Amino acid sequence: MDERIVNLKVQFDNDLNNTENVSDLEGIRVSYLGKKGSITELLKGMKDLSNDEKKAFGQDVNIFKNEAADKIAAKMQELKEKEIEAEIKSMPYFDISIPADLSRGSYHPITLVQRQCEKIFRSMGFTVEDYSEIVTDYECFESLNIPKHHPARDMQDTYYLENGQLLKTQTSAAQNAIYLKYKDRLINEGVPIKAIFPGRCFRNEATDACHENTFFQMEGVMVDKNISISNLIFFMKTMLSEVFQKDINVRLRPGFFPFVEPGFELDISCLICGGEGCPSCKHSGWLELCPCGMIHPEVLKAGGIDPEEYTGFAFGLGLTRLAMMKYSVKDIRDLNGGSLKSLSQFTDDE
Ligand code: FA5
Repeated sequence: MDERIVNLKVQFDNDLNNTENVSDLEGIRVSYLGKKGSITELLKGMKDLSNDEKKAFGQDVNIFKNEAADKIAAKMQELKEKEIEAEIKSMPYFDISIPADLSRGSYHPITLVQRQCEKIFRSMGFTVEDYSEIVTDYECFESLNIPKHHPARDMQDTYYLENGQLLKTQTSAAQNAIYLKYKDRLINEGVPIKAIFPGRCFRNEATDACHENTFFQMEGVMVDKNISISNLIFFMKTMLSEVFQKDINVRLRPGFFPFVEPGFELDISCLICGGEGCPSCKHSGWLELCPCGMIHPEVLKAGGIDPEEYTGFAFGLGLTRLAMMKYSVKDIRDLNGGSLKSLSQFTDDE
């Protein structure tokens, strides 16, 4: 075998043995097998040889070239495996089979009151429904008797997506879907619609001690024959006495919402100041907690239900404000603040 090939083989093996990482190996590949690499140069030098010499030399160089390519590929595999092993070794040890340390986590106060309300309403025969946070204009407004340009929309500015959808301002946005989902059972089998649907709501408005731009509500509806305001008041009273486990001063006053008639504002006496007046209740001594009313005939119609035959009530409980009152959180913004120190002090006291 030609001496130049023998020498280059030795040099190649040395270089390969001394390579410890993938990028150096890539450099070796280029320096031997690249367009201007040493093995390629050997082939180029063949033009000065006689025809017989050319044949033997060419064969030897090609064998060397293939061997070199195989050796580089094998080394590349070996180095990559070593790199992965090193990375795995450098990772912190984590055993997913070890049981979680339950003392570390706690439910958010809003989750606690939401679950409590769900339990109360479930016990009274209501189903708990889930609904999306991104809804259409029809769901959030038009199906609720709030046509485009209706002044009631001014109270609920929100965040709009480029496709015209929006982040829901109120859990009432799910009402239409709930009526459509259950109307056949109501009409054909006489099963009343009794549903609650908690959810996150968004409003583009200034924040203060009792207003957030992101907060939770829990909507409730009941539709059947002969449902009246008495039914509404019964369910509201039961819910509040169960949540607070004590008598709470409540007042019901007229309130306007295009999707109920008549409509009411249900306020509770502020539990932070005992009704004296403080920033949490805007110094009024009362906190707007759960507007409600008898479902407007147009809203029932949009849900495929005949308002001549059926009536119903709806309410929109401010879950975040309920959590504030239940856990004496003076500023609603603390609930979204993410401070584990303050949030972890609340526990499920059921
Ligand atoms: C509504 O959102 C109506 N959809 C409620 C309703 C449902 C009325 C069914 C009639 C029938 P309102 O905008 O008042 O109404 O909000 C309802 C409750 O959500 C308020 O009483 C309050 O407790 C809570 N809420 C409203 N805006 C905020 C806010 N920015 N931050 C925190 N809580 C809020």
